[in-house]
Amino acid sequence: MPPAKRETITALAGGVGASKLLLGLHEVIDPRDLTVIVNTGDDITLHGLKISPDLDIVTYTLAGIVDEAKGWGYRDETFHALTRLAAFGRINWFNLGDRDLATHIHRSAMLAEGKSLSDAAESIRVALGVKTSILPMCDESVPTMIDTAEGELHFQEYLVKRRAEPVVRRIRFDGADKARPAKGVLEAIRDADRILICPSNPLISIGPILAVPGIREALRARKERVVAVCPIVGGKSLKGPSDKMLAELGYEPSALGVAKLYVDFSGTFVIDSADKEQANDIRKLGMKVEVVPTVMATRAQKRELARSLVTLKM
Ligand code: FO1
Repeated sequence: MPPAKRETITALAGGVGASKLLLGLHEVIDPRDLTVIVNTGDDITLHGLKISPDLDIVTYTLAGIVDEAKGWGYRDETFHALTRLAAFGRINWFNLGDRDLATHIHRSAMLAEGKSLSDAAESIRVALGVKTSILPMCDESVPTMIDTAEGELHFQEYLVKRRAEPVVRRIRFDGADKARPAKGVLEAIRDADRILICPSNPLISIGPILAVPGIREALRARKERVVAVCPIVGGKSLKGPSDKMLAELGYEPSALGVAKLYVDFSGTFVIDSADKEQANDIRKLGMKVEVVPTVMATRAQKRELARSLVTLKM
């Protein structure tokens, strides 16, 4: 009998929350069968360097070099350069480590040499020995801007400098209307056997990817193959300020609330056992619902959720 055809998987991802699941997937399938489309709305230019936090978080995680306690940056990192930069009066609220800076210098140099963000992401992936394809959502700069009671802030200013404290009034993906999906993004959605929406913030991690013209439509065309994992469990975010942001923008911070944001392009919605009473209301939206443990504190839990997602019937 010929061997069963291996499934290919495309995942849409933000940073820290998504990486836990990606690590699990990486361990239960052949990493070459996985393609990750990554949010770049968090990208920021600091000290003249282009920083792409979510691309780096995903790449460092899959390379096994990430600081697992923080979920970003290198493990055992030092911050000597940042201290010197601060001595020159430069901002130091965004913690760029010494090893991490090499990534940003390399990426910025490639861009200055006329290469694209995709080229830089590919170069970093290959150099770090990651076999999974990692694609930015687009090559253009599309910064996520958060309109707050304190005025409009870049997403990193809102999240890191202001610790997600200001009340959010509106979110804007600056320049998204003129962006185009990066090379390989639409093909990865069109050709995958299974498309996973990672348990990332629906508004500021998955939202920017969906705002790139053509991506949401491509997902809608594959709706029956799209499986979304809910990032809210028991009304609380698995990671970061999703719950607070959803509530402030008038969305329900619950599994049902997130399901409503994804219903047009996602055929299956995966919720945690803690939210099982919401399964019927989500089914009424027209989605299939899977109830499994989605909290990933341990390596085994990451693998377990990954295994449920790659085996579930769509
Ligand atoms: N997050 C923080 O909370 N504080 C930081 O100083 C910080 C620095 C940083 C540097 C490089 C990088 O790739 C990520 C970094 N992050 C930091 C994480 C990042 O702000 C967010 O977690 C993501 O943008 C959201 O996915």
